[in-house]
Amino acid sequence: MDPDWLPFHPNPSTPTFQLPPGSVDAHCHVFGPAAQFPFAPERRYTPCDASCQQLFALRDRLGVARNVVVQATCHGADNRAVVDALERSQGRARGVATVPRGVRPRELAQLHEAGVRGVRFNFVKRLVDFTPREELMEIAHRIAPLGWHVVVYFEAADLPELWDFFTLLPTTVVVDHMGRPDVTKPVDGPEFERFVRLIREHANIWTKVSCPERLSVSGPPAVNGQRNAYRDVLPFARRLVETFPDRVLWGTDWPHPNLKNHMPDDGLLVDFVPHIATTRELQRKLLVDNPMRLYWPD
Ligand code: 0GY
Repeated sequence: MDPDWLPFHPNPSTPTFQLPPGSVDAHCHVFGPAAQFPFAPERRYTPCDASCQQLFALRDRLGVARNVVVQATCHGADNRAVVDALERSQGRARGVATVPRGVRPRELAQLHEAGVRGVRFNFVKRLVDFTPREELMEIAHRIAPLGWHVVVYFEAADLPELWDFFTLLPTTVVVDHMGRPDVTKPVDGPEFERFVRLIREHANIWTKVSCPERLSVSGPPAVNGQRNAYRDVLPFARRLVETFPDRVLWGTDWPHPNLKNHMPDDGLLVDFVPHIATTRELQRKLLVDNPMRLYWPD
């Protein structure tokens, strides 16, 4: 693994907040194990191993019922680690894959059979090389008939340039991590307003109110045990949950790739939830109804 890699928290606390029954962690990853599922040659980072057994142990510790395992860029378009996790989950995980333009119908059918329900397009320049938009659009049209959706990951500053592409996608579109807002800017300022407008004007666009640990500048609590982490991210997440209660998802982002200054206690991430979804109804939509509609519709 990279010399500055921060491994996931070895012993996350038990959350104080009890998740509603049937809650879904709709954004997490598996890494390797590299001996079994080698990382892609074109990867931009080499993580620690983070197996599906470790993911399922975390799921049980946090009180989560189901996972959505999202293909990470360190595995390129080789989805074997995700598929293995789905197959071992006993129906309690669905997946989001990365596929090349030339993917065969048979491969898509096999991914579907394993539990894949979406593809991810990554536009974060530190993570991937540029892929021409027409290639991505072709993939989107290939997966649309399967009822899959597209997950997009990008930096807030790049939204204007990506707007037309996103709004032409023929599927449901799920934006990772609230479009990565700069949380030092106002929640009603032009940058976040643009992101809110994207969702308001396009009924097929959803977002994950995930990654406070990645977006926060104020950071985790200074005093150990104080359960009020990542306060600066709160207004952004709460605004999205309250404005679009039927189009938001939540996830841990375990094992938290590429964090450089701290590794979150996953129990604290669960305790963040009642601060962004402040009623039982909002919590049920965010954690159960919405992810079930997208990933387990039947
Ligand atoms: C995340 C965030 C990151 C990495 C990836 O696929 C990935 O490599 O998504 C990141 O570095 O910001 O969603 O896990």
